[in-house]
Amino acid sequence: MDRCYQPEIETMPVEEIKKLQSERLVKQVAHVFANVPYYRHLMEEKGLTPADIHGVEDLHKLPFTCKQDLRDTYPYGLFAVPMDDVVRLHASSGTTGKQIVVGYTQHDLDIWDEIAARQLVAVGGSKHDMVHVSYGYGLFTGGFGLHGGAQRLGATAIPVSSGNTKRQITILRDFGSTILCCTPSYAAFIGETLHDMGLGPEDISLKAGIFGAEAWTEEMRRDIEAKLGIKAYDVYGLTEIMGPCVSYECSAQTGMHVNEDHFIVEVIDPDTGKVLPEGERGELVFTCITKEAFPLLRYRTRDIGIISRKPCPCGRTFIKMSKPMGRTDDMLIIRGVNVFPSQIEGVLMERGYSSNYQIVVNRVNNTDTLDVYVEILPDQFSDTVRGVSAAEHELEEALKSLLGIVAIVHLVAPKSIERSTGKAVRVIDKRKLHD
Ligand code: DLL
Repeated sequence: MDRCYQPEIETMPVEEIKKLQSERLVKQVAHVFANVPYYRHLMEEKGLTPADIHGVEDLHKLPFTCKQDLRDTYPYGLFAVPMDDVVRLHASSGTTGKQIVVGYTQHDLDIWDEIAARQLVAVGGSKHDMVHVSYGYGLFTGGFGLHGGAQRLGATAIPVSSGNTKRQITILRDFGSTILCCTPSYAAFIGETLHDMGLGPEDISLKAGIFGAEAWTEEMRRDIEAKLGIKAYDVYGLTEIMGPCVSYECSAQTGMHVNEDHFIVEVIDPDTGKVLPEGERGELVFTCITKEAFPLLRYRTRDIGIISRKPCPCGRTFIKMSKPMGRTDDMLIIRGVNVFPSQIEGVLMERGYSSNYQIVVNRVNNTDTLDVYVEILPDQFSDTVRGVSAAEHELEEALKSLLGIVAIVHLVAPKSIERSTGKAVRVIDKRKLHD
């Protein structure tokens, strides 16, 4: 059994969680209806008033919200408290570049700190830890989110922010950082830089890492764990709902517990909007039941996952979500076949390639093309041209048998694919530029 930050909440019997959620949902719907005209209108369109919502069993009646609603009401149209009560703003530009803005009351920030502290304790953290935060600080939620959790726990927060990787390593060594927080791609880069500097895991004091904000595979987890000599844990969240730590991974390392006292999660069929039973794969939808300033109801994340209430060896009773398996909007449709970048990453990493790869999709003579650029392995570098083409061919065969379509693999020189200090850019879809 794991140590928990708030065992009375994190291991609460499921019936009690549901009861708490019901009470909070009823209050939240009344708050939103009274204070957000946009929401009131959405509910009225469905013939709903707060009196129709008696508990979680009525959740399905509520309208969905999506990113477009945030854009339509930009900047403050979905805020449910006066600006005088808002003590912090964060924003996200998303992949399409159009930004959205969210706000927090002091109470919202207190909850955020609390759930980030739960995550830190779940990875073995305590007040004795030195928490090295290399997520970006700024409008992005990553830096401030984990930072607040570290301080709440009484640990020492080190607000390094992202970038300047050699300096990160100096700080890791000199300050004795024990828990690293950053994107998985940046963790891999820090590991690679450590190695390039002639150092290894024995030269740093890290024991755990909290990595999220982008999709990553189990193969990548093993790679980071080996490079940094740590246990690597996943963390999920999104600006619209809170930032990092909407759900958090425990010692079982098999998915993330959703903080159900603050968020209700559902999985829906993205095409029909129908709620799917636990265990089925679909789009994750979250409802904020305690947030004051920016309380979204039934927000469609576009992230694809599975939820399950199978008992977890860690002792927590919160429902678990799988690692997001991609997003409904990052699924590539190539010659009619659905392809997720994570599937390609799995094939590369299973065969010992690095997580430094890039997928380029294009359309030539009305036909989609798929090219995968991946850095050559060090032992192949000195090898013959024939050896390189054989390795490319082997990867092409593996991709074809998994995806059912042809991909052209290009092995490129080590370090020729640009590293990321935040979210990595894995896919370049040139078709979008032509459309
Ligand atoms: O990425 C918040 C965050 C910061 C989460 C630090 C974890 C750690 P956004 O920039 O709004 O917020 O992006 C949210 O990132 O909808 C997912 O598609 C993706 N994402 C977040 N965490 C994970 C994860 C932050 N663990 C979007 N695995 C989400 C896969 C993730 N994708």
